[in-house]
Amino acid sequence: MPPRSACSRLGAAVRYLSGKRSSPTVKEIGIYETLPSNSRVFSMIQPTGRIHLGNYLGAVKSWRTLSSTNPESEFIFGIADLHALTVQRPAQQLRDFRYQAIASLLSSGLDADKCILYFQSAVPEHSELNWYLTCITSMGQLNRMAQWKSKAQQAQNSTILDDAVVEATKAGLFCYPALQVADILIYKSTHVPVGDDQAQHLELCRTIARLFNSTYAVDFFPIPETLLTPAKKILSLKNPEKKMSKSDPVQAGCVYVTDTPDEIRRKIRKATTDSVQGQWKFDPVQRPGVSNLINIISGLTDRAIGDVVADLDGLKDHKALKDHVAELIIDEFDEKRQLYDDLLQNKDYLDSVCRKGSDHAREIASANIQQVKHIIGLD
Ligand code: AQP
Repeated sequence: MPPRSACSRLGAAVRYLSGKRSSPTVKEIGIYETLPSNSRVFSMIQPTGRIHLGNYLGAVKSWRTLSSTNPESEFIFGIADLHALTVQRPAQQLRDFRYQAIASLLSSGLDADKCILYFQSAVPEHSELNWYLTCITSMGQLNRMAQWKSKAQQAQNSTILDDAVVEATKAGLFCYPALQVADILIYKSTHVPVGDDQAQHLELCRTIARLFNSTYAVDFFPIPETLLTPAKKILSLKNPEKKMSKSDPVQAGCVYVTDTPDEIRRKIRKATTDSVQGQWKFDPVQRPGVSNLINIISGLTDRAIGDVVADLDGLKDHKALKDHVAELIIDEFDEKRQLYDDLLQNKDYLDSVCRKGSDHAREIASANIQQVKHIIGLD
């Protein structure tokens, strides 16, 4: 039976809160307004473990909202298994992670009838376009990206030209933003919903799309807009200076969609806060731990930060705040966890969803790559 999930619980529509940022191509996803009709929305998630609260609030929840409220647009959501190869792991673990990723997406409420769900590696046109675009991308552009430095555990002011850095960095990790550009452009996507951490890669994507169009004097690739969710960045519960991340060695900082109520309560109870009791203020610089919890409430309840802070007035101390946050998360994830367990028992169903998605994705990608080959003279 195709599991239809808690999708209906979030009936909110989508609105752009424009004018908050200087770039007209970066917008925040809110509620109530709709995407322009015939938009093509694309995003991906890596199969590097179960989905956590940051992935959920920063990406997957908005994918679900967007795809359930914009029937005139097309939605393509992929499992980025080629990107997952930038960190080596046993083959069986990757197989398991791929299943866990697709089960997480479906249990988080994505409806396979309303969007294309597929594995990136099943559509080889991603890699083909990646090469064409890598050839017009400079090393300087890649060098300026922040993410490879964090992932290769290098300082943010480091450079690939440094002997020690170049030795310590795999070429795939350095070049993966170019593959990400190809992922987006192979479908001629118009909108890309992501968390704040990916905003810089989306800027690169627009630069490369423009560069390709101007190099070949065509108007082929649309310039995709970044859709930033209101809960742009969820931080580690243990170290609110860092984002919540699957690969964080301090796993107590990370709440997973599949955590049991007891695990959620334990992790939230131990979240780092501060010594100021009962005076609630959203101040990410002075009070990062408390602000992170406020941001989580805002993301879960679809309420503005100011309204959330006003509602906290009755809570007397951090324990009361943490209990409140834990119960909200448990309520949001309870059904999803059960559905996730059921889905993982039904791999045939998961295979059939991905097969259908890959066929559809490939149809679009292969038509576009033929046109790219014609534009660059490879036909
Ligand atoms: N902490 C976060 N807050 C808000 N959004 C987040 N995203 C990730 N972490 C947060 C968003 O989730 C989407 C998918 O991310 P990904 O799994 O493809 O890669 P990632 O950003 O590298 O996530 P992780 O958890 O940090 O994975 P690992 O540890 O494997 O590298 C993206 O849209 C991202 O913005």
